[in-house]
Amino acid sequence: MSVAQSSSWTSFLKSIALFNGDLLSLTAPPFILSPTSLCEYSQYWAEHPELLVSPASLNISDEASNSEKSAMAEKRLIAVLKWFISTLRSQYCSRSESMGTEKKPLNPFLGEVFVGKWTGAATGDENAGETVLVSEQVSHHPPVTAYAVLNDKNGVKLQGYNGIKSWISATSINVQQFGHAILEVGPESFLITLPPLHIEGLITASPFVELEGTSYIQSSSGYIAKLDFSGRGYFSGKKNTFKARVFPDLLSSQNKESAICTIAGQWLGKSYITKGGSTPKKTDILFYDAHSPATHLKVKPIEEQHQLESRKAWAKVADAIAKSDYDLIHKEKSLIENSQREMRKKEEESGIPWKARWFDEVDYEQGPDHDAFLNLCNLALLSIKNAPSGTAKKAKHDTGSAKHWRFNREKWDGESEIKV
Ligand code: 0T9
Repeated sequence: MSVAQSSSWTSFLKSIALFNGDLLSLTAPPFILSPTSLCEYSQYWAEHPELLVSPASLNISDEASNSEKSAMAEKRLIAVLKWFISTLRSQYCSRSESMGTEKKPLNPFLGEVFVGKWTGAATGDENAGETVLVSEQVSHHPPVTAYAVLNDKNGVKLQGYNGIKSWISATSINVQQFGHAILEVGPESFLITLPPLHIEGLITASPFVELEGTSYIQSSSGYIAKLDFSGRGYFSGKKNTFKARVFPDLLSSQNKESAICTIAGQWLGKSYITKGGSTPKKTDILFYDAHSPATHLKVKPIEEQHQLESRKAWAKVADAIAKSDYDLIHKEKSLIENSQREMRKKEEESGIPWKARWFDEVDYEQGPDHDAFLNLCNLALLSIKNAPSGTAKKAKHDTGSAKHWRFNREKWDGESEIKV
């Protein structure tokens, strides 16, 4: 009997069909469990550190004309777009590539952290300098991970947070992403929205991720990129395809003929670029090849890690998963869950609530009225609410709170217990 027909898989599918809410809290059969915590997924933003920092070198002197400056800002947006496309393979496909299928990540506990770094040498590019990842689980119910990626040498800072809402349809799990990323390169900033996705291959117990919908990259210079994803071959009959267009501003993006350039292809493979609004062909200039190898970050050996660090905290569960020992997995997970329950109880009793270590939850309805995020949302006419990523202002989902997680550099610089 195949795993797809096993009662453990079919009853897991039934529990997904019946569930309401948090996918990560469901019990799944061992063969579909990943030994990696979702808190680690933030690392996928920088597995091509040289592309992340590349916009920093696209500068021009203050004396240059406005049109020369504007041409540079356009180049920087295209460089950010290339980096963003380079993150997708790691983000959405690395589990399938290393473990054969998408797997269910470990459900991070509140206050779990994951830190690590990429050195310039590892990327084969000394100019890249050191890039540091700081990731923290800022909410357990629902799961929310906040992160920052810092490259001080090049004045590059990426920060953001992720949450999901999901529901099941006939053959797939549909996932809406919440949160966004903000990239700062010197004085310039970019807002990046996260695309919806779905998980296919459930019936055959070989799940994989496919992207859909739209991502926006809005630059503070005005330039905007719109990326459309498809797995159904709207563009080429292939899986994992996207088409991206770069426009001088939001207004001009209403008309594809106003596009400065169009990039199309597969985010798992090659994409091509051409001027204007028409779709590039394979004979056009290669834009990006996703086969270029990812650089994994360096993480301290487990013995040197703090209790709160993902790999140390989950080491015994990960061992049990490697052995496919269902009882042991359950036992080790329960130890973590029970100690978490104890901590929440103590916080309740003492009246001292848990506080994020390196991040603050900022309420934009109370707080700053002038800020990079608000400025970028205004340029792109995107909602400032904690709505599905990419929601437009005044759209149906443009409701609810305007609270977002933000990195607090002072807290990180003052960190004395957890080192990269
Ligand atoms: C942020 C990313 C996110 C997290 C994962 C949906 C998913 C959890 C969230 C959105 C990252 O930047 C990008 C990549 C993959 C996303 C995961 C894929 C996935 O399957 C899980 C969900 C919770 C499951 O594990 C469903 C159970 C199982 C049937 C799939 C193996």
